[in-house]
Amino acid sequence: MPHNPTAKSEALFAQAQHTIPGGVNSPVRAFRSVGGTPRFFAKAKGAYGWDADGNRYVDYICSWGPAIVGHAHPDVIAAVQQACTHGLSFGAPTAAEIEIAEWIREHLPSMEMMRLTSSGTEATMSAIRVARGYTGRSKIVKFEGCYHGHVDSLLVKAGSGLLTFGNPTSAGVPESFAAETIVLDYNDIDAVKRCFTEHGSQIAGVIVEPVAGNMNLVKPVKGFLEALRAQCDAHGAVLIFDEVMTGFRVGMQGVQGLSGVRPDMTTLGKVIGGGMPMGAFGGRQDIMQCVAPLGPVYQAGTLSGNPVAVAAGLATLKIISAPGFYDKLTAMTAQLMHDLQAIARECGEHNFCTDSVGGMFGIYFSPTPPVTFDDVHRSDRDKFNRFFHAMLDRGVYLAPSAFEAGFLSIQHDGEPIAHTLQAARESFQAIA
Ligand code: KE4
Repeated sequence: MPHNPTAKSEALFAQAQHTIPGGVNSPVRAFRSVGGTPRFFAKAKGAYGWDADGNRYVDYICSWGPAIVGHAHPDVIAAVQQACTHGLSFGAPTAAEIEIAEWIREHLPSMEMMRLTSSGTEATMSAIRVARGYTGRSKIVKFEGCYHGHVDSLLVKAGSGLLTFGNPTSAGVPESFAAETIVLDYNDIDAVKRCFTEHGSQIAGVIVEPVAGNMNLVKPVKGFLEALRAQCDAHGAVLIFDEVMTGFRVGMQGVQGLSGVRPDMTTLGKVIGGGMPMGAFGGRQDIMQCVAPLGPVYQAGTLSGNPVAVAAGLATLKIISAPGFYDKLTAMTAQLMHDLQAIARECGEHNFCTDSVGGMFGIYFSPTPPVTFDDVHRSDRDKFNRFFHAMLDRGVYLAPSAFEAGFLSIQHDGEPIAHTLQAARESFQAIA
């Protein structure tokens, strides 16, 4: 009987289908975009993950961003264990929630006040409600290809016709919800100006991934974020930077620090929870005064600010605060991208390029990095899928979709990256 290296994952996947839709608790994990059997993880440590069959992978998912200090970091584990001994959840305020809020405000000064949630989706859902409550307006602008969690009014794609009013991307989202969302092309400054000229007085807010990571990595073109800032100022709309992915991933001050563009509100998640359920939304004090119990915009959560999640977050934030952490993470990521591109060329693969910001990266089977949503869809998805599986078979776990960014931890340095480069050389040769 030949050895099947994924027998346990296959059996678990088959079993999971009976009780969990698609066998997964989040769709991207099902490998629908790349095909094949999703690997059921058993454990992870540092830069590595092991599946149920015992196969080891260099992990470039990093839990979709949170594991920036490496999986199961001893300081994070110790902080979680310590917090657990005092109880898991109280439904009452704790001092640690003040500590993490003050720490976040210190590094993201635009977040003058904030509230913790249990996910990024809760953070963005709450932020747009606050923007609507603060302005008394209903329209929200988002951008094609940006994902802000599974919020009803943000599961919307560009509508047909000039008005760009949205159409739902998900069943169960009423047309009436989608009609309140205007969807524009990412990086299209003229479209932003036209939209505000036409609808400015109705727009409550703009929500944007200031560096997009959910249509693969797409950077803002020069002037794009500045144009959003200017239009929101001119028309009294709230500018929301969705930094759930980029917050403390691209640098200590997020994209707002790198770009110098100050949003009115910011949403966070992932890294601030260190792998435990955590999100946050916040911003200008005058806006956040609208939030209950201070103001009329209701927002709540049984596990918001959960003490164990906050402990994991604080321990993680302490580690990333070390001098030189982001210099090292950024340099390591950029070097890996440079080397992957060089290996591709050496193996005769010229329809391949890479890009990165801080500790997040994009790999593209296209001649140049995408600037628009359409560019992303011009990349060779079939070739990406073959590369994905060639790498997976060689112990490197990339994001299971051509439309996702990848992530490093500080612990990828050394053997993990060396293994990755060797696997890449073999993979490019295998798919040639
Ligand atoms: P969560 O509700 O999944 O914690 O956060 C939603 C969210 C909001 N905003 C941005 C910019 C995000 O990237 C996300 C979630 N990111 C995806 C990765 N593509 C999570 C992975 C998944 O859905 O399983």
